[in-house]
Amino acid sequence: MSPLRRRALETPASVLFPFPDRPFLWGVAVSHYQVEGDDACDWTAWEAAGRTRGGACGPAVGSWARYEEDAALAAALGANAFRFSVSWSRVEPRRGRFDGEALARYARLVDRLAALGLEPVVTLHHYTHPPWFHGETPWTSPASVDAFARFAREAVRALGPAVRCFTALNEPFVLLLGGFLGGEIPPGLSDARAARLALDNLLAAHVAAAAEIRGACPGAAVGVAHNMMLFAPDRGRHPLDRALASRARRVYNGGLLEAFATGRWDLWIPPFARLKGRRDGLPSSLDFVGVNYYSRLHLRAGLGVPGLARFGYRDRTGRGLTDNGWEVVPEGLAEVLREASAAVGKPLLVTENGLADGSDARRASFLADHVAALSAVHAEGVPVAGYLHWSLLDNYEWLDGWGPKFGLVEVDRTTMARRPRPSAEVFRRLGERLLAERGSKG
Ligand code: GCO
Repeated sequence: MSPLRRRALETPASVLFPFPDRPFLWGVAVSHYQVEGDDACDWTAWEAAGRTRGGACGPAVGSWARYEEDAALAAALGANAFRFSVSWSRVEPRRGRFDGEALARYARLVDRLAALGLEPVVTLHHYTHPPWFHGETPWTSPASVDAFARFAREAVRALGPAVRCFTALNEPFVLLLGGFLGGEIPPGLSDARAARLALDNLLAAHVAAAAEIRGACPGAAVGVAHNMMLFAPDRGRHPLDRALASRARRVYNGGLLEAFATGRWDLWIPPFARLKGRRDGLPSSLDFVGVNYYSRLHLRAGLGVPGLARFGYRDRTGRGLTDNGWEVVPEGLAEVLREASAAVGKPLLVTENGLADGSDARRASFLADHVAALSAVHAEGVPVAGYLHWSLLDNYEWLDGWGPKFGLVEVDRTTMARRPRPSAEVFRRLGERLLAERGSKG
């Protein structure tokens, strides 16, 4: 081996994100459980136990057999990026036993995406866990970190260097709040001590997965997909409502960002949880912040209410609420992007943004207004490397099941036929313009 080549291999490839050859990613996002179908995991058990409002996921929208078709649909919409997640339960159905076929299936999807000119954006953990996980290596135990690192190693090795953009964890803070404090999603705990341990281990798992990614895919960019919201006082001038809104914003938006920026966190989550910890490797394990942004919550102080506040959505912008009752606040996208950039100082990627709109009456203006907010914030110098719309397809919306329709493409769940909604054309045109402005390949 020539000394030059040896040196090239020894020097860790530095991460260039946004990618010089594709400075702007314009695309769509899906997650494994919500589209693939028939994936036995902790969430399936949750459905069977009657813990969801919207019924079972079942065959979902059959993407496990139709990913190639879905990728082609995204390409036809002018996307140059496609975010999907790897199902841990498919890949490691029994602890330590990896399913080569499942890994090969994801590798085939990556090949197909590359052939269609779509940048794969791969999430390693999007809410669900293999059936053995909570019993054998729960997030409250450090064994979870090793388990996740091993899964990450197998997954990134199988996908290979063709993938250069990963989010290790999707919305770890939502998993923490819903799974360890609110008890609404698996593992269904409401336990401050468990939450503290789980946050420690989730963040350690991010660091460990980042090392696996960088080992297998030198130069790949590693991010976290973080759910961010706007918080407003329900009664505009009420001091308690105002204090609550600013506290909610600091904790919900800012807590995780601060942890990634400094390697330290100290969060008080009303009424009783104090989550404090430190992980020195966290800041250097992150190359970009993925922002999932949807809506604004209005908070109203109330004694005797859990968390000391009621919160809800209101139509204060006059744009009407989405099918699942969320307020539409496009300028909020600009606000949370500014907030993420100021907190962490790394490039950003909008990893999710979208709405439930079965009649497709609002999606076109939603898209145009959010893209305008994105362009405005970019013009101010906030480094946003792309926008991924949630979602390509109508899909299974967790506790709400099959009610909300988030797809640019409508899916008939009896035939699994896909049909682009009219707003898909608006998405295509917006993308064409943005990609041309940003000098990015379509
Ligand atoms: C989440 C997820 C997606 C959702 C989407 C719409 O934020 O919960 O990342 O899985 O389906 O956000 O609610």
